[in-house]
Amino acid sequence: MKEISEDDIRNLRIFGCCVLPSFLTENARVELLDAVQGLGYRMAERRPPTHRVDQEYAFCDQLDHVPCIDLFARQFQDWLYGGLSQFLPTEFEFNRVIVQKYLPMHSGIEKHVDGPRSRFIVANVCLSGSAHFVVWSSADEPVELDIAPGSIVLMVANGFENWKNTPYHSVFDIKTERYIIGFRCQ
Ligand SMILES: O=C(O)CCC(=O)C(=O)O
Repeated sequence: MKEISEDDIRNLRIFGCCVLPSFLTENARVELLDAVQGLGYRMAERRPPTHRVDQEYAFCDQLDHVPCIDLFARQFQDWLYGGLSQFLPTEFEFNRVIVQKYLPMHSGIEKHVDGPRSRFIVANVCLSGSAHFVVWSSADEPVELDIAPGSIVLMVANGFENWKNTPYHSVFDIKTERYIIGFRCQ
């Protein structure tokens, strides 16, 4: 795995967000995708009290029995800690892993910001599909990010230096079946 770059760190500190394009090898992406396609999903609550935004996607958070996700989580966590040790505590751990599945009929998630329960950093690994993913910078300018399968989006969360930079974001206009694995520390 290549190292996190100075530019990525700068983007995290200034905009609260960065994209690691083509992070996964094709073999790793396909292995993870195969694993998540076999899982059972249920629909997320449309307007949960914690979000107050509309959302429409399916999810699975019962992943204890999926060894390749577990292995990836541990390797990725070590990699991230290696590059961001000055911003993360030693006990930093991805203890909440959830797969989100978006079908073209789903609306996605309206503009929202992750709450204080998410600590330090959130990593969303895109395994497949195509959609619009937009973040709002501190100037409230929407910026569209290109999140191709195999890419990872990092967003700062509560406890990461200037965490007020945690960006608002939205995913919509799902074109093809999209899977992401979200890693959080809670
Ligand atoms: O699907 C994505 O890329 C983002 C998911 C998201 O915004 C969330 O779960 O809060």
